Amino acid sequence: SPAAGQIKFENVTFGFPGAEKPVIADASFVAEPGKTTAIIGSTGAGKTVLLNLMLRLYDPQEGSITIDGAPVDALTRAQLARTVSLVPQRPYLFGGTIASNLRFGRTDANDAELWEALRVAQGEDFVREKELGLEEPVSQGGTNVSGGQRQRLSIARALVAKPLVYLFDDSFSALDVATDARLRAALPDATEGATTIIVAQRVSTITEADQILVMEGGEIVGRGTHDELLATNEVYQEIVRS
Ligand code: DCP
Ligand code: MG
Repeated sequence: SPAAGQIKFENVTFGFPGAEKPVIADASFVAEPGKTTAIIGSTGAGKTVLLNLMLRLYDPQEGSITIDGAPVDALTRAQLARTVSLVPQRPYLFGGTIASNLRFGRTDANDAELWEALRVAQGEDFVREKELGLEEPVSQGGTNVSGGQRQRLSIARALVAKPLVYLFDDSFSALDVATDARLRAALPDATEGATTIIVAQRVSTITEADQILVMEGGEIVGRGTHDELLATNEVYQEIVRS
């Protein structure tokens, strides 16, 4: 069957070397192509580590992680990078230009594709305001770009890459509510057919998700839609109230 981007965790346990408690404990879930899976939970719950496990930044001590049935540890990191795009919690820009940063995941993207990704990522206006537009220089680490702009460029970079799987690690909580809403309204078309996993802080970011995983202390303590969790899950109810 053609590659589709289904992600499957089965009983995944991971702890950092020397730590007594695992950071991810017995996590199982499936993220389906064409669907949005959201992950929510308090700071330190293990959300970032869970995403990083999919990219093999670490490998679990127990359990398995597969993409379309193939164990991720059978893929090279280059194959993984072509399949999965991560927008990290602290996005990083490389020394170069806005264009070279956006083409990081797919060097043959043309300018029209870069502008389209910027439009979706709500970064079009600020790039248009730059004297050199797409060719505006960016310093190593992106120190001449604001934090919010860095976030939007990082989202646009993932969109340019057109992967099978998108991982957004807390990519929307730094945006104001209106920008967050515009971005999420534009995202489904731009990521159509892909597997989308969104780590979020704001419940409003994920109410439409097909599936929400609630994490606490390294465990998945709830799963369902917003309405299902609101009716049944105490941890989720607490997050909604806070
Ligand atoms: N941890 C660690 N060493 C690392 C990274 C994380 O010991 N290099 C620990 C810190 C936390 C746990 O792992 O106890 C989970 O960390 P995460 O970064 O996955 O936590 P979250 O992403 O859920 O938190 P936040 O919402 O603050 O981003
Ligand atoms: Mg995190």
